[in-house]
Amino acid sequence: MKKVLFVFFLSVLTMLLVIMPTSAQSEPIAINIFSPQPASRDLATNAFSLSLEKMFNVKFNWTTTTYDNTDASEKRNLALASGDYPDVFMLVPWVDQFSQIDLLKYGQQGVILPLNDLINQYAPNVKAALEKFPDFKAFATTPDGKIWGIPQFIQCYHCSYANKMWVNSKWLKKLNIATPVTTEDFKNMLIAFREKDANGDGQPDEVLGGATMDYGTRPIPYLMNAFAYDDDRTFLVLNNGKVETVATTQAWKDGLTYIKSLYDAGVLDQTAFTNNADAYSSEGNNANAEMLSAGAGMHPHIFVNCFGAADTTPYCYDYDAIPPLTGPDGTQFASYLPNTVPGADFVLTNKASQEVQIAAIKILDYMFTFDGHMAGIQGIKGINWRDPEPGEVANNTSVKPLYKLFQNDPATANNLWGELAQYLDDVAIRDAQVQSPDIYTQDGYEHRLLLATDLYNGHESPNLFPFWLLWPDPTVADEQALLKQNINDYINSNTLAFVTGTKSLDTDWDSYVKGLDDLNLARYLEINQKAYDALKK
Ligand SMILES: [Ca+2]
Repeated sequence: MKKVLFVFFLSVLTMLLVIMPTSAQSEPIAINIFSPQPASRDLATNAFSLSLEKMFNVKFNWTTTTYDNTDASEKRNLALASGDYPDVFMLVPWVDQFSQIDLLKYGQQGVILPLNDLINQYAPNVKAALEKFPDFKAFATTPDGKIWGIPQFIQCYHCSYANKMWVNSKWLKKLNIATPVTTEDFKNMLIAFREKDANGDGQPDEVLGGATMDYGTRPIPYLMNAFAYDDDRTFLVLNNGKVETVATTQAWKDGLTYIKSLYDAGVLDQTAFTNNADAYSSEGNNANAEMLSAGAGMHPHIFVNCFGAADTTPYCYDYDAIPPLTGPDGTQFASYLPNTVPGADFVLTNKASQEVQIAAIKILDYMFTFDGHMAGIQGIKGINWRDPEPGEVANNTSVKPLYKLFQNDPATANNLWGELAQYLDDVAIRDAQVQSPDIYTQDGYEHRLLLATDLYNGHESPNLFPFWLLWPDPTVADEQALLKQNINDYINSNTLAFVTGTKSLDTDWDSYVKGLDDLNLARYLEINQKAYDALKK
């Protein structure tokens, strides 16, 4: 057996020697690569690009787009449709990454290449990550075992529990109110802040704020989670393995009744249902009087400035996260959503020669190492980051610190690829960042978020529907997308109507439930059930 293995390894080695360029003098391998490029960077002269070219003896020929996701996606699709596409796509999840359907489609057409063998032979660090993280493997692998592309695997702990509630602790102290635990405590606190003029401007203007974006800014999921599990995305849950909607349950109706009572008391700001990012931030940073009794969000910088001189961040340190509220029957959930976006950011096409395929997968593999991760995402050691100094502590105080980031300097933005290189951003590396133990400083901000998230960790529902792990069936994907959009729009608009009183929970509930049937909820559940059952096989 040993001998067989030895011969096997030897033959692989021989093969490698044949394939690989053997000396540094050989001509660089030209790689045609397609990527989005922000205004702050020039990928052709970028320090990380140049270091990769040197390290792997390659020369990149860049095709770039902006970060505008409509333009970037159009340019990518046009390239693929015209047949004039590059060897490699390296994309950014929120700009123009390949969707799961794209991968299945272009894979079937032979336009993109399966990466399984290349990873096995040339990418030990990618392989190790796929083995270490089952979720990463599920994201990257189709149900029939093909890896058509690699997504960015991001384990941002504080982002995974985005729907947090940040309460004005300064006012709690000022009015001698205990940190709220139950839904009734929370309501009483909001009313007390308003009635006792917590901000001292003579106006009943203290409100719970929010906005309409992702990043936990919608206040309803946090509040609803004391009654029924609201994932802030699908409204789907599992009931003994059966996919159901939560939005027609009595618990959901009870949650709406509670949220409506906050709205009716004037303590849940109407603008929370319409604010964009700028409007929410203006409200939170209002110079004349502090407005927010509490703010919904992944982190407080969304609604109060936390980065800058003390006079530009007057409210940042007034807000502390409170745990998920406990509802009347003891329900205490927290929305959970991983950060990895299903699809792929690294894709090889059939234009890539074998030597380009190997060079490209090795470059990807380098980004899965600590050195490659730091150089790609953070930049040059000594300029953008440094080693820890004695006595410094990590964000997770129980692990050894590995790096200290310097404040972002726009002048050094072209030292790094940033999010374009963010392939393995796991908990271990995020935990190892040097942080100040004083959470009420800029240097302790990440640590503040970690401690806040500890209050939410583990409160996700055991019945949550892990929709992010499912691979769509291409034959029903369009139907599924349309059903999802119609059903989610309907639930969201009716939620708002019930909370603001344009519909009555007493007289309009039954017709609301029937309306979901009319939108063919049953078919939507059936499609999701099938995808979920395929995952379990
Ligand atoms: Ca006031």
